[in-house]
Amino acid sequence: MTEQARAAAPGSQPNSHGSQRAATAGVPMTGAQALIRALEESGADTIFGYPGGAILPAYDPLLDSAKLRHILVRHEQGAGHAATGYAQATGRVGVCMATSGPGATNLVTPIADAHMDSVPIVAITGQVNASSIGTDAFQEADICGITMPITKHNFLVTRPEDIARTIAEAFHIAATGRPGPVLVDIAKDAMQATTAFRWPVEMDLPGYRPVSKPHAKQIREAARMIVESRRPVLYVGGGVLKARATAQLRALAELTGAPVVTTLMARGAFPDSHQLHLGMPGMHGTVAAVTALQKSDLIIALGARFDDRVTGKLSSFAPDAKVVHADIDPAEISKNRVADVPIVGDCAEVITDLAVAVRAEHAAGRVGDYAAWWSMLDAWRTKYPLGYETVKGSLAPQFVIERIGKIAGPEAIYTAGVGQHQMWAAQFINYENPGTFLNSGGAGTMGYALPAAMGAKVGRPDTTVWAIDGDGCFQMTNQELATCVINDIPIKVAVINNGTLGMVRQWQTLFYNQRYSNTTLAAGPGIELGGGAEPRRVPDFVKLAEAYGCVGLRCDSPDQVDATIEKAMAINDAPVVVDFVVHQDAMVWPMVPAGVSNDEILAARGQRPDFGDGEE
Ligand SMILES: Cc1ncc(C[n+]2csc(CCOP(=O)(O)OP(=O)(O)O)c2C)c(N)n1
Repeated sequence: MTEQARAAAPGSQPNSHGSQRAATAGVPMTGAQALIRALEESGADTIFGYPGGAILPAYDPLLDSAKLRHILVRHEQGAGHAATGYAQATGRVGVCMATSGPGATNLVTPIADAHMDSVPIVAITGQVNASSIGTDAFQEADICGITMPITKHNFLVTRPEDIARTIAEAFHIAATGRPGPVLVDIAKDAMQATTAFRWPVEMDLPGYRPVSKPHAKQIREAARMIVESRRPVLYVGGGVLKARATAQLRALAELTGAPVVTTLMARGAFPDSHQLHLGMPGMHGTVAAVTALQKSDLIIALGARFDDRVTGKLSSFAPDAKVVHADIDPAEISKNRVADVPIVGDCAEVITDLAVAVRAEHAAGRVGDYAAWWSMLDAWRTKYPLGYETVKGSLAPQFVIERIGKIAGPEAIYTAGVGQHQMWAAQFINYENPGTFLNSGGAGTMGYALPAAMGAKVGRPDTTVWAIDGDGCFQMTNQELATCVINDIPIKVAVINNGTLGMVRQWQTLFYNQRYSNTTLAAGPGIELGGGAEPRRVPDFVKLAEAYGCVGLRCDSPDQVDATIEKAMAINDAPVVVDFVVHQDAMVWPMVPAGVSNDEILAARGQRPDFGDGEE
């Protein structure tokens, strides 16, 4: 890869591999010092981490670094998600660090999470001394073995002279091709020994050559199919955001006039306000987006992976559609759905080339005619817009989220936990800009929202960052409020507090005969929910916020929602937690039940849309 190409690669760091600096040749230092220098040279500016015995050598030179800010989290899971949020908000590589054994295993969840969502992070872990590896030494865990299936790549480093090169390789692998997490596990004695630091380094990555330039013949074939199709859909996934190809996408969509759907991982890749946008497909997608894919004759998948939450029952997904599938990772193509035209390449290049090829078709007089298709699509979206019911005397969670989106606006960054509130955050906030909706799509990791918001705010300090969290999710990682307070990271957290594990409760309502086994958070043996005059608050989120040094607010009535959000918006010198006490029986609609054909989509409870096929 050339320096220019590297600089243009997604997630490239400034000064990557020392290209703009004078070379450093053979300066003696410890392995730990070399690690810190290599991180600086790789362009890192922030490390989210937590110390311990095996990583301790690295913490000492960190004190002397003028370029690296270390943020001491309260749990390593927080460090991992913060690195992920930082990376998703900035497009750069996020860095987290932990000690061996339990420190490293606490990173497993966020590493798996970053892997599922293709987020470039570098996780550095201390390991026991090289000679002790394999002896069940104190705090030894085979973290390379453990994370083998959930990292893009991992390294065990036992020699001080390998540290700098490995860090350069880790950044390069994390950020190029299909991005992903890379773990570097470094033996303590390698950090303590002396080495000669050199930079830039010669990378040694035989066989690692991600293809970014698509094949011209495939592009021409795809363009021909686009103009010949009658019911095309641009199925846009997170890869378009990773490739920073949103401007190119807009140009292609407007050139072809084809409808666009954006997956949960691609919200913000195409403006929600755009006429060609049908919204999100999938289990809780819009009727128009789900049905457009289902009845399409040509799906143009761009950086998307035909996830089961999008396809529903795979064998009945989009039965009449031909598929053009563009992805930088060849392993994705034809993995779930056979592609008629496979295109391996970076989405920015693929979409640019596709637009050129479509223009050539147009110039030759071949233009797609989608008028009949659009009249169907328009009918579906007019008849089945997203909506929700309000129950008199209680607060609708969707309303809260909608108002946060309206008041904070499309320039803000929103993170979400996992559950109903996540789906409502995807549905009821209008995303106009890339990198403004961060969530755990592939893994569905409860606890993601707050630390990810923290990382996003560190990476984009001038941007308002709202974590939209569930009361269940919030209780998994809220200890990072302490990190936010101490490090001046003024995020805003909206706890959508329905007193239950709402999404699981929704499934119990629909599929388990309303038998609510272990999903009510605020109740328990001898404690009835809502039994007394004052609701039982365990914990009281306002007091919890205040105990951490945050501002705590509560809102339980619709007419106070705007004023409460505005109050939170006006506080910029401390994190704010708002306890929105909402109705507990609200449900996420539309819904395609798991494992069922997308033809069975329900617009609302018991309401099957009328597609004019007599199956209402
Ligand atoms: C770590 C983890 N454990 C369990 C689950 C399963 N799960 C998915 S959604 C959900 C409920 C989330 O509840 P809450 O945070 O209150 O959000 P709500 O659905 O009520 O909006 C659970 C338990 C998960 N996704 N992640």
